[in-house]
Order: sequence, then C-alpha cells, then structure tokens
Amino acid sequence: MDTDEKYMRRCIELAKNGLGTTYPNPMVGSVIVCEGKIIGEGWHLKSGEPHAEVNAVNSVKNKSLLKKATIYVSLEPCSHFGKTPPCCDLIIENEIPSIVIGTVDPNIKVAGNGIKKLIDSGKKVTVGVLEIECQELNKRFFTFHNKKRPYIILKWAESLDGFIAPISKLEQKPVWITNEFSRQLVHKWRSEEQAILVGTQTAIDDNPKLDVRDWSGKNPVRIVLDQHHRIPEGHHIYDKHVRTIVLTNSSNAINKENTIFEIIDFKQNISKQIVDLLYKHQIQSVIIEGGRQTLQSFIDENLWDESRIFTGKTSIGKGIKAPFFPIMNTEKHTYNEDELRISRNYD
Ligand code: AOF
Ligand code: ZN
Repeated sequence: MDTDEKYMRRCIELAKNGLGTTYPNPMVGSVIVCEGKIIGEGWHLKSGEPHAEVNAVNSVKNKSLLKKATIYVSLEPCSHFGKTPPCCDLIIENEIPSIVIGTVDPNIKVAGNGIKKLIDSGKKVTVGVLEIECQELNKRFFTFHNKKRPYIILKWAESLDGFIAPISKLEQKPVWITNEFSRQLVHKWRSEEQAILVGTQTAIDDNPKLDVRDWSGKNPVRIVLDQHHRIPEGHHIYDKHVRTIVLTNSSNAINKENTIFEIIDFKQNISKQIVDLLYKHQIQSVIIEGGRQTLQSFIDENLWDESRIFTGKTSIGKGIKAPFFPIMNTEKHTYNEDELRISRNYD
C-alpha cells in the first residue's frame, strides 16, 4: 500500500471517534510520522476543543523529532482564528517540514488559505491523498458548506406489504414494523445527526420523544412541523428536555425554554423552506423520520442525500402507503430479520 495512503487511512479512522460530537465542526484525524514510525496521533472531539493537529502534536513525547517529521491530516489545517487558534501557526511554530492533506476545507474561512500559508512559509505540502474518502468522511460538513443546506437522511420502516402505518393510529394500537434491534440501530443513527425531523401528523399520532434512549450519545435537535399549533402541550415534543425547533404557520405560538417557533408558509413547497431554516440555524445534518407527506415532499423536490428504509417481517393489510421512491444505488443489508436498504443520491 502507498505510504501516504496508509497514514491517511489511519487519520480517517481516528477522525471517526468524533462522529456525532463535533458539530458544527468536521471530524478530523491527524498522524505524525518520523522516519517510518508514528510518533503522535490525535483527532478533533468537540467544537471549541483543540483541533486534531493540536492533539496530535501534544501527544508527541520527544518534540525535537517534529523538525524532521511529516504531519498527516484528513482536512486542510485551518488558517483562521475561530474558537481555537490556527493549526497552520502550530505547524509553523513547531517547524514540521512536511504536511500531507486529505482534502481542502470547504469552509469559506479556510478554503485553500491554510494550504497557501503553509506553502508560503516554505513547507512541503501534498494535497489530495484519499481525497474522496476524506470528503465522504465529512459528507455532512461538505454538503452544508457547498450546497448551503444540511445533509438529509430519509428514514422509514415499511411492512412486508408496503405500509408505514395502519390507517388510523387512534383507532388501532401502534404497530411495530421493525424488531427491537433495528430500533436500537435507529437510536444510534439519531445520535450521529445534528437534528431529527417529523411532520405534524406523526408528532400528534405517535407522540414520539425523538431521543436516543436506546443508545449512549447526544440527542439531536428536534425539528417538528406543527402547522396549526395543534400538537397537545402535554406531548413529548413540548417537554423542553431537548432543544426543539417548531415550524408552524400559527403566529400566536410563544417561544419557551429550549423550544423556539419559526413561521413557514405551508401553502408553498415546505421542504425548501425547511432546509433554508435549518441552514440559518447552522444545522448540518437532519434525519427525517416521517410521516408520509413530509418524506414525500423532500423526495419530490429531490432534496435528500441518503435514504434508509427498513422492511419488517409483518404485514398490516391496509394502511398508509410508504412514500413513492425512486430506487437508486441501493445497498441491501439484513439486520436480524429486518431488511434494510440504503440508497445514496449523488445528484
Ligand atoms: C483543522 N483541524 O481538527 C478541525 C478543523 O471554531 P474553530 O476554531 O474550532 O474552527 C472551526 C473550523 O475549523 C471548522 O469550521 C473547519 O473549517 C475547521 N476545522 N480544522 O485544522 C481540525 N476540526
Ligand atoms: Zn485547526
């Protein structure tokens, strides 16, 4: 294997330790190599805390080795003062002569300035090692900065006969389409995204908590549609436990602790308005968990990046049909007895 690729793979592996905790920052990993040996490693864990390069440099015991080392980093070292000082300055101060970078940082505050600063200070700089993998690692961060919208994941579970729910949930007991292991996986997924969204009817009928109680991790911000502000106050959505943004057309809704209301026009296409609002709130990724109408509005506008569709073992007979969905680039998995199809939209 190519040596640069070998160390870059390690950077990617280290970066993944930050999955779900770095928002709004990207996941970044860094490895420092001297004479064929790794002498330091680090990753970025949380926004406001040290960047990957800082943690990697700090982990080197014999700092004098840095003068003949190469630092590998999965994302271009930053050149700006954000919550933390520029990593380029750290590299320059420690006289590290060679830098290997996975991909350019799409954040306008950096976007090539880090690379330029390093080259201008006489460093040997290599850019684009495992570039596609490094961009894939931060698919959410790249989508947010390049497309000015969050990375959108559609998720639903359908019965063997193609329904996502019985006709009226108020008349029937809720039906669990997937098994408990799939549900646990969904909680893991929730912990990986910055936000979770459901439509009005789902919030009323299912009274969901939208949290990660079956997985240890961070709860995503809850985004809920409440068109006429008719979700009952006692529903979990309004329990103030988790930061919640409610999209409504009712102007008499009042912001509360942890719960803010935003007005959208439900007569217009809602999916575009929702992604613009999420962008305004600096939300880089969202998992949309229903219902049919909400999911369909994102599908119809081709406003999605990934879909994760479970098919359970049970049949419902009649009910609410699963969204109409173009099948593309689908990977099939079996998760216990449930089937899971994951598709990517590269448009
Ligand atoms: C790096 N290494 O590990 C990360 C970088 O507010 P700050 O100071 O944390 O800066 C955040 C920005 O820095 C973020 O939007 C992205 O452009 C870059 N992230 N850069 O050199 C890292 N996480
Ligand atoms: Zn940095």
